[in-house]
Amino acid sequence: ISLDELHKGKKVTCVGCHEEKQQDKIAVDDNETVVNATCVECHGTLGELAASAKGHITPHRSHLGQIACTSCHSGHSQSKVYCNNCHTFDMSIPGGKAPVKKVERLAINARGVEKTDVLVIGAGAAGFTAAITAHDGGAKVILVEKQPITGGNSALSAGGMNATETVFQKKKGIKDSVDVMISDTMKGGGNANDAELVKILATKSASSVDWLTSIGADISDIGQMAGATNYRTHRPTGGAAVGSHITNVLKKNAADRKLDVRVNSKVLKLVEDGSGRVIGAVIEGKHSGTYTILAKVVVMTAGGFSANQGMIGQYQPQYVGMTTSNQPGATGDGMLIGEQAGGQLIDMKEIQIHPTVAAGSRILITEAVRGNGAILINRDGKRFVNELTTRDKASQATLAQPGGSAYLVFDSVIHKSLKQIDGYFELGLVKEGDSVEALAKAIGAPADVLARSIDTYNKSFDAKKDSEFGRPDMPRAIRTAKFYAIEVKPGIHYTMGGLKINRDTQVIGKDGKIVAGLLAAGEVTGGVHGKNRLGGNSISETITFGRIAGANALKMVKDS
Ligand code: MEZ
Repeated sequence: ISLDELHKGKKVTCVGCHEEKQQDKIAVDDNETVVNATCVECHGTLGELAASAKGHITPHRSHLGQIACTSCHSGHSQSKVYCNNCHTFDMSIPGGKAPVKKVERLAINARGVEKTDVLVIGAGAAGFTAAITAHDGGAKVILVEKQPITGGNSALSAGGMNATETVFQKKKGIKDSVDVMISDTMKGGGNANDAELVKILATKSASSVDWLTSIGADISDIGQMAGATNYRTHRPTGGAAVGSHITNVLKKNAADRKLDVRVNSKVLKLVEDGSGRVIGAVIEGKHSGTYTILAKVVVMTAGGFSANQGMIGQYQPQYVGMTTSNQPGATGDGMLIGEQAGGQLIDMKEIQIHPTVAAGSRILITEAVRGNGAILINRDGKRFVNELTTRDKASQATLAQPGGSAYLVFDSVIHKSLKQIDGYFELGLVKEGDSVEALAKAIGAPADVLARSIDTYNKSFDAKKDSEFGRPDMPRAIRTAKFYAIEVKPGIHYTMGGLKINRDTQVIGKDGKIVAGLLAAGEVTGGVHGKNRLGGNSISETITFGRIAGANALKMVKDS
């Protein structure tokens, strides 16, 4: 039975969940504010529910933070565990198995046309950053998100944020420079990157770290990602995942500022005036129906298309059917909507495969595990690649191994060096052994070969030179029991292409001219990463270009 039936006879009445708007009309806003408040009033907050739950995995305690109850629970239709868009948890949910009871939409709160200064489309890190920046300068901002929760792919981002010449690097005595970050990024991208955008990414990265710190983020720990010459990947203390932390900080800042953030609000198209200037968007609210927001500036921050198999097939048919590490909303709508409004799409064929997605799942095993010392071993127990090479090369090397998969092998010292690894244990992804031989048995690899591979690696560690594969950094040996392995396969992780922008985040049209009124930032844009993005450059891009977009939007509002 569905939730409304479960609640019948209890204290809950229709008006308990639905806002009473006008006489004879009971409406629900797209954020489902009143419904969620009612759930919390009776059942407690997510934190309270999590505290009373048994076991590690409970949907009420998740890396997505304080999400709305209605992300999973639904009054009149089938309830569904949102986590299972990416995971396959065997969880029951009240009202989840009932046949869907179709109800008429109780009310359509036809709002017609609204007006704002800045409309931001897509509530990941770039969207929040642009919205907060424009708001703090005095603009009226609306941030819309089609998913029931905010955070986008940024919330799933694991490894960290690349930045150079930062206060935290200086404190740790790490020598790095803007020039080396630029050269690493260009090399990683096959020199196909937009050099001007890369320069901005590197030059402004330290101030983006300062800005995040000033609004409450902790990104003081530093690791190294594949393709980076130096330690420059900033992450929370102890090596916790960067994305959920940063997005929770951004969400809190938006809430503290009472920013107008609307989930369940999908943009159908951009609105243009007679001259081709973008002046707003048509929105479809889950409950409010279709309405228009007119804005002085529209900022597109709607992310990439890794979760859109149709678009993947259009640009790289050989990747169809491959798993993705992305959230379900990464379907490229922002790119298509931007293109319809005159924007030029570039580099659309450049799709990044991440070498380490847990086999049979959508769970990214962060590159930081390799950065902190893990090695890649094939099913025959042999090491086969420099684990810190760029993602395209590591992925191709893994796909060429027997079974197209590999094991990420590490020991208890590496485990303790990185908090994120705890989560992989909780998800049941890790095989273990008290000795290398026991681990070999657990993964079905020949024990003598695995022992030899690990021994050779440890000797390279002692000699500070990996003569087998030329791995540039070996921060830890693999010697201390227990020994662990996670089976990994490449998965679609990031789409480098998107809307062409200039240094001010203005969208460039097919004719090479600016699309007036439209800015863009983050994965929805192309150019920063060329043919291959370096790990840690994405969060960096979202914050730096999100700030530029917010500041330029503000300027455009003031100039209007
Ligand atoms: O930027 C990324 O994609 C990244 C750092 C991913 C990861 O492996 O953690």
